[in-house]
Amino acid sequence: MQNRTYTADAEPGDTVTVAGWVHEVRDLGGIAFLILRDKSGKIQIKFEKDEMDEELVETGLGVHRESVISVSGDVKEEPRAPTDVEVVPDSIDVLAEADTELPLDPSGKVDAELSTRLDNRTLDLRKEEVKAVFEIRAEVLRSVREAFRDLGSTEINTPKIVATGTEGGTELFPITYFGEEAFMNQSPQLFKQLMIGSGLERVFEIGPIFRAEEHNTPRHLNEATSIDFESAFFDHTEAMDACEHVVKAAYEGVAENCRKELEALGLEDEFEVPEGEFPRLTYEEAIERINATGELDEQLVWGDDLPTEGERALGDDVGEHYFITDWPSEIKPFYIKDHDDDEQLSTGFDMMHPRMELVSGGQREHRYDHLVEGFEQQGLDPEAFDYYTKMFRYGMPPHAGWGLGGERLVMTMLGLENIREAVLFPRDRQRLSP
Ligand code: ATP
Ligand code: AMO
Repeated sequence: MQNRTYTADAEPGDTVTVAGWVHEVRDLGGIAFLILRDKSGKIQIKFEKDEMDEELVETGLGVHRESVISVSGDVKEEPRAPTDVEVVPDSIDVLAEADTELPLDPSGKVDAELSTRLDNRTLDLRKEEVKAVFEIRAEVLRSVREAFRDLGSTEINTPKIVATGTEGGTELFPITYFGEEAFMNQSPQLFKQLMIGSGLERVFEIGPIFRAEEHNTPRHLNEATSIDFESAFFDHTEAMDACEHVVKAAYEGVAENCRKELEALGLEDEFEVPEGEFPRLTYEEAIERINATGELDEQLVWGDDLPTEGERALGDDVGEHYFITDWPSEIKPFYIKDHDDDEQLSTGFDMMHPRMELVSGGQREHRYDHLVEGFEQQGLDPEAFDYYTKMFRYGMPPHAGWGLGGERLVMTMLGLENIREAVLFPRDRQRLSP
């Protein structure tokens, strides 16, 4: 639409055409107001019935809520108007009339269940606080990309249809690929590692991962956005430094560029960029601290995975982002390298928000013989991974990296109750469309 002005840019003295949704019509008798909403905000359109063309008044006041209109007219200063300006219309075009019955009330006066909201995302995002989540999500991805660029890494895109899984065989979605069995990729793990031996050396990818998680929880999706990093000549501690840099950059970007969105979410006072180094606890310290909280019925012992209640108890205890390092080798995947002086101890790490795990990573096993042995120990057929392992015979540098769950980052940053609130069209056990 030529010459369209955003409502937020309409200044007294201007003659403008504004366009957007009919937020509200208030008819007070001789005077009536229509509130027009667009991406930038809202503006009042004033109708003085006795002084205006009858047809213009009828069009303006007869249009249903949430219809799309454009209005041309003069902008006037008006202290009683919600934004201190109003438009006195010369003409109104109804571009798309909305039904009178809406499945969801975009003014938010009537609460809707999450499932109704997800079924009607278009209307749901007309609410300022919902739109704000996705503006912030976009800012997080923008800041993260910039942070990766600071780190000198190159963005890559790897296939999502693959021949093998990497993160444990049970969580794969099988598909048929021209008559052959294939899978939706669970992680770009092997592909990002393959790029370590290439001339790119340091890479990142932001893309979907697919996991056939059977359970329905507030923090699992069947399609999630993974923010992956991998660097040649990094050990696990350098990978943790990079992780901290990227996560802080996401918070900084939001603090700097999303004031309005944080206000819409009521977070303008609460929102804090994490400061200082994230504490690094060993797995052994972590289980001791969890046991000391007394929150678990059974004490954890070396080799146990951390149960959700354990993670939460530790999160409450630590009270900020933190790393758990030096996990038992037996509970970390085959591609994670063990410490040189202790085979039972891996270089794997997790980065935690007090509410949940955000990141897994580690230094990788880059020695061909050890890697193939690891496959066998995990009951995987090294032959099936030949496309991956063979590159470790042609000059694969030591390397380390990690994967960060994009939705979990946004969810924990904004204190969202359910991970689905951080995804436009979530995929879960019940939801395949829209
Ligand atoms: P008229 O203005 O044609 O005499 P009226 O008696 O219905 O018709 P007012 O008494 O001027 O209108 O106003 C009705 C209400 O609307 C009052 O509460 C007034 O403060 C408010 N109001 C009037 N003009 C504006 C405006 N431009 N923006 C916001 N509120 C306004
Ligand atoms: P992991 O399996 O721990 O590690 O995944 C990394 C991070 O991705 C997020 N995540 C999920 N988010 C929502 N729903 C899910 N179903 C889901 N699964 C994972 C989490 C998690 O911490 N290849 C390794 C990473 C690496 O070592 O580089 C991996 O995939 O935030």
